[in-house]
Amino acid sequence: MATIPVNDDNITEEFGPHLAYSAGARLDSGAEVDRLVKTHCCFCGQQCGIQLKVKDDGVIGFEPWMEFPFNMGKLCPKGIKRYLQEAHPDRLLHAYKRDPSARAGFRAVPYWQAVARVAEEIERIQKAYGNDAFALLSGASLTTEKAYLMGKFARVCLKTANIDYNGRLCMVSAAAGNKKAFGVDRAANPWSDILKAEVVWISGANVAECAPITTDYVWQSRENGAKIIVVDPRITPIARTCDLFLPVKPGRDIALFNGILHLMIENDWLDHKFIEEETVGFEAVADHVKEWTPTKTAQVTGIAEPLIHRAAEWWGTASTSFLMHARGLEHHTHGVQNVLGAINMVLASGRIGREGCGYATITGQGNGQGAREHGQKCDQLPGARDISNPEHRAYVAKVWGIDEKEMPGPGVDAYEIFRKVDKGEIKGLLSISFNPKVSLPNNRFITRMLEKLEFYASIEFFMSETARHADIVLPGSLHEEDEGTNASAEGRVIKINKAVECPGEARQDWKIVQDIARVLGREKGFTFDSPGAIFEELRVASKGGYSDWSGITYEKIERQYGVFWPCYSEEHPGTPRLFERGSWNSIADGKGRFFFPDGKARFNVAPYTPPAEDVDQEYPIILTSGRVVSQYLSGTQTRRIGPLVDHYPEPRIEMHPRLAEKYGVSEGDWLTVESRRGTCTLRAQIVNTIRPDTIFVPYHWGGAKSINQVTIAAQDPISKIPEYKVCAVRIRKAEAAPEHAQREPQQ
Ligand SMILES: Nc1nc2c(c(=O)[nH]1)N[C@H]1C(S)=C(S)[C@@H](COP(=O)(O)OP(=O)(O)OC[C@H]3O[C@@H](n4cnc5c(=O)[nH]c(N)nc54)[C@H](O)[C@@H]3O)O[C@H]1N2
Ligand SMILES: Nc1nc2c(c(=O)[nH]1)N[C@H]1C(S)=C(S)[C@@H](COP(=O)(O)OP(=O)(O)OC[C@H]3O[C@@H](n4cnc5c(=O)[nH]c(N)nc54)[C@H](O)[C@@H]3O)O[C@H]1N2
Ligand code: SF4
Ligand SMILES: [Mo]
Repeated sequence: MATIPVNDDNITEEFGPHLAYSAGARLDSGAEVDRLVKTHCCFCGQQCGIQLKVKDDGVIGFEPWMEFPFNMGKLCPKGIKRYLQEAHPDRLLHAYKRDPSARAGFRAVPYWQAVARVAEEIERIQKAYGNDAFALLSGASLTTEKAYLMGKFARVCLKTANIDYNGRLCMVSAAAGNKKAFGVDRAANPWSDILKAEVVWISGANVAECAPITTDYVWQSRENGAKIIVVDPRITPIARTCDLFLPVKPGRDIALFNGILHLMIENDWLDHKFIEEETVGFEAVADHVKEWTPTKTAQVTGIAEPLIHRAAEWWGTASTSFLMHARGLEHHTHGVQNVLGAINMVLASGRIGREGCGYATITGQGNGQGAREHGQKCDQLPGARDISNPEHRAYVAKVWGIDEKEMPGPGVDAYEIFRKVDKGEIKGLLSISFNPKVSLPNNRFITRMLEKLEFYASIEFFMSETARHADIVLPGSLHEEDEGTNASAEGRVIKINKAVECPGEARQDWKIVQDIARVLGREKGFTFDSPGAIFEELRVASKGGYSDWSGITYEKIERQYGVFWPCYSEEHPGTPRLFERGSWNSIADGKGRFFFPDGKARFNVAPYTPPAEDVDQEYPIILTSGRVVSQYLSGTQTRRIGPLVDHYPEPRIEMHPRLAEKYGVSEGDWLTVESRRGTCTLRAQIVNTIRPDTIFVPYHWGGAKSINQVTIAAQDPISKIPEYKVCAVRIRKAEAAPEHAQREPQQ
């Protein structure tokens, strides 16, 4: 039970972040290595192939893996430097117990003692308040095996409805939109189709910084003659090389898509045969977009009318095309509607499911794809099954060897879990691979809730900002210390291979979860002896589901350089192009190309609604947030890698010179951003590459540098994704440098 509140002013420096390069990491000095391990990068959803150099059970460097077809040896700065985390001095080598009398606020305790404490608290809380009073938060940096195990652990071992995961902050708007339109949620095409497209449309995706290898595909398509259209409030690096840039006002994309469809209809740039034979719902959408004239579209989106005409003509008259989007489109209270608007434009063109005709959301986290399909979402069971559907429940209960009636129903989303802590309905929490204190919006509320919990345990390899609030921290495994599968942005299931053993008392995450089950005396169903054994059960559990992995084996992944799901049998090669005519689709039973009983795709009316918090006189500036190339997510890992910190040491506020002039701000001035929820003081960075009505701040830092002190916890009503991409703020020059300026990371 928490005794002394932890806040950002009294947290200890003991656990870092300290930087790796000056603190004894084993650097690659060209030494002979013991072995090279073919695996994938531990960071983003591109899942680049890489070979890790291993010497004396340590990762000391990397070699490119030229044969892996997706990236052919190419890596971004994060992939190149990731090896510096493995021998890091901050690596947790023991279990820790919160102890206010200890200098660091934590005391190392024997592993089994810590596991016993977690089990005791689960029992105590569930007995006193009911099963649902103990919640789980999981993550999409975990392998699919671990994600599957977490979903099963919640429903079978703890019998709690309340499990959710950090993909809730990331992929869920795209997932919900894709399910509504196509009946399934996956990038529709392999990236090789980008190369054959005449037009590549990129909305709300900072491709060059966040999906760096995709840049190469976009540039190759350009070499082949493609026209590139980018829609973003900022001229991002990919926008600097595009053919048409549409500087959309944050939160207004749906208006643009409706406006483009309006012009496609007006000019008859439509594929009538496709619309007629392979879709339903076009008339209602056509009716809806009548009002979205170019003039109205320009007014709402802030994009000049001639640019809207040009984009519509390029898109409308192309014979092949590829549309991709990422969180710039999805992190909104109308994120699902934005996605549906994009899909309507694709369906009207009929350019999907063919060579060079594609559509994809760019997955963010390493296993953003695989970990969103196999049951750690609050409403989902393995195979992307629905936990409220009686048939789906019966099938999975049988695989798990439990009575279907014992299986809990749907739980609540990750943010709602914290609201339930506030209401006193959730009293205990176990988290793995999630750092909500940094990554959730309005995160001062999250800090208070972490302290309000009667018991909180975290499975981590570094003492993250959130783990500092834990009563028990269990030392989990780094990517290179375990094996298992991930699914990449393309939908390609790949295999992570183990390079080194866990150090000290650290253990593979899946073992820790099973250890808790064992100490609880509920080990039935949690006695897997390897990730491979978990995978075999996952294959069965996913069989017949939307996301069918039953035909995938570790051996096939190695032989084929990955297998695209769905894969229905060991003889089936997998499905690179999802909606290809004639491809076997178990759900539609051969009737059509899309995953509905009639095999047809759905148009969906996507009405425009403004953001939850629009600007006004009091808060006149739009704040949008996101990423920079050298930092990753909540920064637990990349803020410990010296060369990446050197590249971008602290968050800055990007603003246009006109806005800077209005407030008398010069480059490097300390500037306070203030919303109705909180403030954050950071240095100004004056750039020509952003709309003058908008400022941008990256979110990879915790404490006083966290922009999530300012963001809004408004969520999409369907997907429950937070609106990270728009809130209203005001700015003022700070009178003095903030306190955090004195507390730079230690060298
Ligand atoms: N370097 C790096 N790479 C990463 C990550 C990382 O942390 N660092 N994280 C990974 C993860 S989990 C994810 S989800 C992806 C995210 O990848 P992206 O979605 O590409 O990255 P973001 O920076 O979140 O936002 C993308 C763009 O949206 C724009 N934007 C803001 N508001 C709007 C809007 O209303 N409309 C439009 N059209 N655009 C808007 C921003 O200006 C920004 O350029 O990146 C993955 N890759
Ligand atoms: N303002 C703002 N906020 C955002 C966003 C934004 O654009 N703007 N983007 C959102 C998005 S898209 C995302 S995906 C979230 C991400 O937010 P989080 O999921 O909270 O961020 P991570 O840094 O991935 O947190 C994962 C934690 O788990 C640990 N970890 C990583 N891999 C493993 C593993 O294999 N095992 C174990 N045991 N632990 C592991 C890491 O050390 C880290 O502390 O942030 C969201 N927050
Ligand atoms: S693009 Fe993504 S997967 Fe590839 S090296 Fe960079 S962070 Fe790793
Ligand atoms: Mo994400």
